[in-house]
Amino acid sequence: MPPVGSVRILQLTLAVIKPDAVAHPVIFKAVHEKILNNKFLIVRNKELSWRREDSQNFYREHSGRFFYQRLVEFMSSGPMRAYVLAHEDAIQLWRSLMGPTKVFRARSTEPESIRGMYGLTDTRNTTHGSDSPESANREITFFFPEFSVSHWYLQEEPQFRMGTVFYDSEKQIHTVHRD
Ligand code: 3AN
Repeated sequence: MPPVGSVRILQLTLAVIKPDAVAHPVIFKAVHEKILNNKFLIVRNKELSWRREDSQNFYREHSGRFFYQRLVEFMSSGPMRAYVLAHEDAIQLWRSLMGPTKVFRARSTEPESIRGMYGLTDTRNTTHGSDSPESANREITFFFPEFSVSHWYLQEEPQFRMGTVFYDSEKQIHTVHRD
């Protein structure tokens, strides 16, 4: 990949491929390729499974909603793939690629979006993405407690922006070499 060079500051977001899509190899691969084709830099990725308590904790803001129980069950039903992604306006870009939360709306108004193409129901809707810089910080720390967002912005962001970026297809992660 050519140097990203002198573009605006990169932003981090958390993206998750949910259990419905990880369980389906073709969909999993298609979503991963969507990330690469849209020139996101994959800063970290991991496979993980949630216990019920993790799911309850992450979605506690929805605890009064009618869909909460099924959301908690679903998100702890199998493996997920989580990513820390970097891009200019990463939060907004990933959310626009995902499309609307509700699958019926996604299919009718944004059929080419990830949820429009692969979403099964309003709960089993393929992917998650942070909705603000504050939630990105919180959610990245939730999924990647060993990763420091502030350290990344201070130390690594300028290098990713100005250096030469390589994609390691085995680890499915981008690395940077300072020019
Ligand atoms: P988004 O993931 O698009 O930011 P949120 O934060 O409103 O949407 O909802 C979190 C998750 O809760 C959604 N991704 C979806 O899995 C589930 N959810 C939201 N609304 C509904 C609904 N009306 N029926 C069932 N599940 C829902």
